[in-house]
Amino acid sequence: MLLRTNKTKIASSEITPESAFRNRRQFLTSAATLGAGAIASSLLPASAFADALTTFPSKYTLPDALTPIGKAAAYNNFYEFGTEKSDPAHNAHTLQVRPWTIQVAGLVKKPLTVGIDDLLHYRPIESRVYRHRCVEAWSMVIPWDGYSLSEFINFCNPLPSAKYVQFISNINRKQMPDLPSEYNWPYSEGLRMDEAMHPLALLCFGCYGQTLPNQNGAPVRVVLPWKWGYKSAKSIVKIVFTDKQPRTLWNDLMPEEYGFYSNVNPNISHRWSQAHERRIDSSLLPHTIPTQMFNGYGNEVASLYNGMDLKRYY
Ligand SMILES: Nc1nc2c(c(=O)[nH]1)N[C@H]1C(S)=C(S)[C@@H](COP(=O)(O)O)O[C@H]1N2
Ligand SMILES: [Mo]
Repeated sequence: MLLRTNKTKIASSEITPESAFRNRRQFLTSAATLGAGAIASSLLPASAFADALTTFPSKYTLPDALTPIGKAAAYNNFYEFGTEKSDPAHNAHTLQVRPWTIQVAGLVKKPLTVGIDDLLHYRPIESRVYRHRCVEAWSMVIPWDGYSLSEFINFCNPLPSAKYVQFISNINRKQMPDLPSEYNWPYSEGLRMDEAMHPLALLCFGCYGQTLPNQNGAPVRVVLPWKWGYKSAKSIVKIVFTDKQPRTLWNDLMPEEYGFYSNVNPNISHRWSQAHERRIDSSLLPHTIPTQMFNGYGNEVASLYNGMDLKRYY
C-alpha cells in the first residue's frame, strides 16, 4: 500500500492480539516493524507524527474553494481540549496517538480490537473534498483523507440484528487537563446502520494529504458531510453495534436541540436560525451564504429519509 507510515509503525502484534485484520482480508502492508524506534518515537509529542499520506482522488469532491489548512487546524471544536475555538490547537499536542486501537463490540459475529495502523492500511486512502457545517453557523471546505466507513463495517461482520452503530471517543484525563467537567464523557455519537453504510460516510485518517492534526481528531474520526459537525466524532476508540438508538453526548444534554439525526436543514432552527452560514475560506472578509438542505448532499442521501417527517426526526 502506498502510505508512508514508517515513523508511526508499531508492532501489530502488540496492538491487535488476534491479528484478525491481517488474516481475514487482503492486508497488504509490509510486516516490517521498528521495535525500539517505535518506543523512542512514542515519547515525542503527538504532533511530531504528522505524516504525508498517499491519496487517490475521489468522485466525492466538491468544486468549492478550500478552507486553508491553517484555518481548519486552528478553529476547532474538540471540547476534550477546551471549549474555545483556539483551545484544541493549543492543547491537543498532549494527545498520544500511538499506540491506538479501536474496539469493536456489541452485535457482531465476534468482538475484536483493531490496531490503528492495520486500519489505516486496510483500504486505499481517498482524498474527498467535503463541506463541513457546524451548528455554530460556520462552514469549511476540507479535503479529508480516508475510505468509506462501510468498508470497515463490513469487516466488523455486524449481525443482521444490528440497526445502529455508536462511536465512542477517547477519554484520558491525564492527556486532557482542560476537560470540562459538565459533560458526560466520553464523547459519543451514533448513526442508523443504513446511514453508516452510505458511501459518503468517511472513516477519516487525515486531511490535506497528511495524517490528522490532533486537534482535528487524530488518529481516526468519522466525517458525515450531510450532518451537523458534532455528529462527526473525533479520536474514536470504540464502535458498538446495537439494536436500539444509542445515546449521544449532545442528545443526552439537550434533546430538544440536538436530535439523533442532525441532518443539515436550513428550515429548522437549531439553537438559532440555520438558514445561513459563514463560509471560512481563504478570503480575508467573511462571507455569508445560504445553507443547503442536507448541506448540498440531497441527491446522495435524501432517499435514506424517505417517508420520514424531518421536523420530528431532526
Ligand atoms: N470527540 C469529539 N468529537 C467532536 C467534537 C468534540 O468536541 N469532541 N466536536 C464536534 C463538532 S461540534 C464539530 S463542528 C466537529 C469539528 O471538527 P473540526 O474541528 O475538525 O473542524 O467535530 C465534532 N467532533
Ligand atoms: Mo459543531
